[in-house]
Amino acid sequence: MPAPMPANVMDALDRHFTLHRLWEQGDPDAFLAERGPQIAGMAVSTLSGMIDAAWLDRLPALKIVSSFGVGYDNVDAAAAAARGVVVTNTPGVLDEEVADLAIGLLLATLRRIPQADRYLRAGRWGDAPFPLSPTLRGRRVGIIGLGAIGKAIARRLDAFAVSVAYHGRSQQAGVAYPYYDSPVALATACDVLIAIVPGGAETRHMIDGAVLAALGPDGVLINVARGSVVDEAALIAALDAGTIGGAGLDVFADEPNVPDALLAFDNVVLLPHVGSASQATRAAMGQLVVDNLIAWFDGKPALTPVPETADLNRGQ
Ligand code: NAP
Ligand code: 8YV
Repeated sequence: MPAPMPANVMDALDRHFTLHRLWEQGDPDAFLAERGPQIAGMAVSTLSGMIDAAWLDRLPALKIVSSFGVGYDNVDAAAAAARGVVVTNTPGVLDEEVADLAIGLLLATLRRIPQADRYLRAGRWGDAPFPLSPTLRGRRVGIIGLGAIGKAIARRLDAFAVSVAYHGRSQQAGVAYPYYDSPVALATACDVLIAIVPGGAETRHMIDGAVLAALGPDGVLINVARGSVVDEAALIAALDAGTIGGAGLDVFADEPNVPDALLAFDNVVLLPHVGSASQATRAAMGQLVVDNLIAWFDGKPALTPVPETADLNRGQ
């Protein structure tokens, strides 16, 4: 384990395996040089940094990387597959939680809930009523990435009686929401854009200045995907110029660093990457990290391999 993980993960791994905590080693490089060739499994999270080809090369006996989180852009899955290493993630246990947060962030951004709270606490209510906010009513919401979480968000939006459309690499059979074949086309047709695609090279900056311009001056961007999906400089420029109406961001390009320019905007709500961060959901994600390792080293297939390594998933 390169970096600390939730207590339920570390406790369970201590019970089932010999767990090496790399951050507790006085000289991590010397430790890896000596013990790396014996390491058969890894448990990682975004705190572990990028698990890339160079990392994998230090662990020649590695069989499986069990990653905490459904997004696995922190692991080079292609490099793992090339070395016969299975990678697992934690799908299915966090969809509803992240969708709840996305809707909360959307409402907080449009109705300015954090700003209203700050206004009251500052003792300003007695001076004048809080300024009127934009509304969700009558909005057209575009979802970029109508996957497991995107669909959970869409189900919630149906109950809010707003229209939903989506973009992905292709139109999905059996999905009735209108499909747009590019982010610009979706943004043109909508005035709320919710990003919930995987991170990585393929989606880097897919929400750029042109997409934000298409969203328009009343438009609101909600990013619960990855910071890399949005061109942060273009977003700051659009907010500065007033060419979009506001943004709600749970993820950033260089976490945990957030540009000062974003902190300065009053029409932006900022969260410290808490989409899945309830006690119950994080515990379920941690359990799945553990269960994947237990299954594999019991000689069974891992429970939730990522697509790039699914063919390798035959069990230890
Ligand atoms: P998923 O079920 O695999 O869905 C991903 C969706 O993105 C699919 O509908 C896919 O549709 C679309 N997509 C993939 N690559 C694309 C591309 N290059 N261009 C356009 N669309 C693309 O994944 P999920 O479980 O919903 O999770 C999605 C992502 O949310 C994760 O990978 C993670 O980065 C992020 N996430 C964030 C938090 C948080 O705390 N903020 C929590 C959980 C997840 P097509 O295959 O049709 O293109
Ligand atoms: C986690 C996430 O907060 O699942 C994901 O892709 O972004 C979040 O659920 C993150 O992975 C923590 O390491």
